[in-house]
Amino acid sequence: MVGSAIVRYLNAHGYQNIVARTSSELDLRNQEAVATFFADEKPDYVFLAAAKVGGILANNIYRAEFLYDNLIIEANIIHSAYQNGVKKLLFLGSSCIYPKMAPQPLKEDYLLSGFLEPTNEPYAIAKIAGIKLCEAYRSQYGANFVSAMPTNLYGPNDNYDLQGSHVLPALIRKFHEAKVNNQEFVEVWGTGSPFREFMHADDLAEACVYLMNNYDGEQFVNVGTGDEVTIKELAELVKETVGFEGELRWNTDKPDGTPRKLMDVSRLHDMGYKHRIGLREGLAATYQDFLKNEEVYVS
Ligand code: GFB
Repeated sequence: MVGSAIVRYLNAHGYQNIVARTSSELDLRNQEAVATFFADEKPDYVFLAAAKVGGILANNIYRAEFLYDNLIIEANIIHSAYQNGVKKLLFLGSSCIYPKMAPQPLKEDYLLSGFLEPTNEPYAIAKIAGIKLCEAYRSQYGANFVSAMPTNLYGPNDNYDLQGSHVLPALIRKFHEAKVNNQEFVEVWGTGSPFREFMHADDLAEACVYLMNNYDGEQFVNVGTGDEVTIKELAELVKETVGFEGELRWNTDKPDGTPRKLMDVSRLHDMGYKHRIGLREGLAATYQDFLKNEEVYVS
């Protein structure tokens, strides 16, 4: 989702010589394959958006894969970028790097100030390692490697698998299928009380290109909207967007995860970037994209 959004943004804004590979063309977990790719292509600027990602359940079940795959992808790319003289690399982390009970909104300084949320600790540890790799290659080798921490994302090419996905695509699919099949209710996980912040992938892509062009600092930067909703409010909004008229049923056997993770985006705003797409508008567009591509997304 994020990689395709960045490529869309670059293409739409006149950037040329974009080099991209799908995961079936280049397995980023393979050190030799990554080294060969960098030696052959010699990229100048690298957006490191590739990762093993998923929602709360997938993070909690596939703990080894979320740790190993993400660690090795980051290590392979960052090391090859250094060895091949990449001019600048932007590493993408996640808001789950912050301690579960950190004060809100989450300031960049709160990294490593407390215990992590257990359901996604392996993913968070891998993403923290990515930040530290960028900092270490900057400090030891003078590499211009910067990091951005996006909030929860959604948009075209999201994962709609109900066991593996994040909440927003899961709810689009569940409410849509419930409407089409005249179901009486939709099952929603947890209590509905956690707060989440959602950013459209196109806004994230714009922010990434903005940082690539304008930011060279060591300190990583939060990327978000600064707005939050409860999961209950999100579910009501998706229900309205899809036009489902039945009820919500909360399955409290499923985990809530972090109670709140609202990004402090003042650094990003002070640098001159602010998102454009509000949640209601972005959700409506994402539902239209889902309807257009349902066969691909739900196969
Ligand atoms: O989006 P989500 O899976 O991930 O879940 P996190 C957010 C909230 O939505 C949780 C609730 O409180 C879920 O219990 N929820 C309700 C649902 N219904 C559903 C549903 O049908 N599917 C899903 N998936 N959730 C992830 C991390 O955390 O966020 C990753 O695990 C990453 O590491 C990512 O950081 C951004 O926001 O809790």
